[in-house]
Amino acid sequence: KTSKPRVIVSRRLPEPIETRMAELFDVRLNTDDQPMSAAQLIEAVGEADVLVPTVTDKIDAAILAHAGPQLKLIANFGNGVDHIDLASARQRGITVTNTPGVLTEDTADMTMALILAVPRRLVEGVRLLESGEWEGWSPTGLLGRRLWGKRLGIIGMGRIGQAVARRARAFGMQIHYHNRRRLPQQVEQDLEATWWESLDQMLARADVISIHCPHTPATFHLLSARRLKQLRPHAYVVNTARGEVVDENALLRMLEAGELAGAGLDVYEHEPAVNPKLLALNTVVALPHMGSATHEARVDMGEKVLINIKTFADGHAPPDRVLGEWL
Ligand code: 8YV
Repeated sequence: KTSKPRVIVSRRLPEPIETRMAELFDVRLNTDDQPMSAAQLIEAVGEADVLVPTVTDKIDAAILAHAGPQLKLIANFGNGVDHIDLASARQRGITVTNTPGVLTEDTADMTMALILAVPRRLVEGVRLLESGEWEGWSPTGLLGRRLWGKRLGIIGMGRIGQAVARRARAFGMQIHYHNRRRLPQQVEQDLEATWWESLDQMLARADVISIHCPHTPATFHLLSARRLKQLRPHAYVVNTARGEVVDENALLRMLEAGELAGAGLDVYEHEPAVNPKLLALNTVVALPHMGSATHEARVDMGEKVLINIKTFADGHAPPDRVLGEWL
């Protein structure tokens, strides 16, 4: 019997990561790069010492009920762990780790791309040209909204929220934020950011809202129908965090009614399903969950997974243990 931990990986990972994993562990790699089915997950938690899932693997209490006593670590490939039932993992003594820090700048870049693309109607412009219907420049053609001087309201001022704030400052936006905890004064000053204890009050004043909090029981539908109504009709909503933080149907209704100016979305409530009515709107720029999709981020995420597993297997606390604040 080998003493190497048996590691089951749900998706294909960057090649150097898979190679290193195969050297270090008794690893079983998924060959087809499909999300694991419930049956596959049940089998995996029954056999693995370490499971490496991604956001596409829903590891709920019913799945974990099949976990064998050998399963001690779920080393998630990704930062968000809302697809894992953490309470049930904890009850079973299973440690959960994630990959914070290494996808911050890339996710912030994609957020900024949406903050630029939606008010300036970038995708509409591309589509007009591709349709062959462009009749040439016009003084009133494809007018959007200026970003400079506008108020950006950031919901969730962690690593990614702060990285977005730094970018948006460079574009002349005024930074406002709502967060459970107020940032230390020096950080707030460096970011030139204004804290709002009341999310409703911040919403009522924002030109662009960008979401950067995790999806937890406390943030599910944080942007509810009632809260979305606090926004002014010229406001835009950008979400590169998790679809569940926004009441997607309420958002759609408001966009359809012209009660919001537009939305830039990278995440959805029921991925991979996306409401076609959202996609049909000119005022929506919709991306397929690609905020952290760079070669660099995915290799760095894989390295974090490796370090977490290795440290844990060596009998130490892994660096990226997910703690109670996600519950
Ligand atoms: C990941 C993400 O690619 O890290 C996250 O939370 O949403 C994505 O950037 C995905 O979760 C991988 O599991």
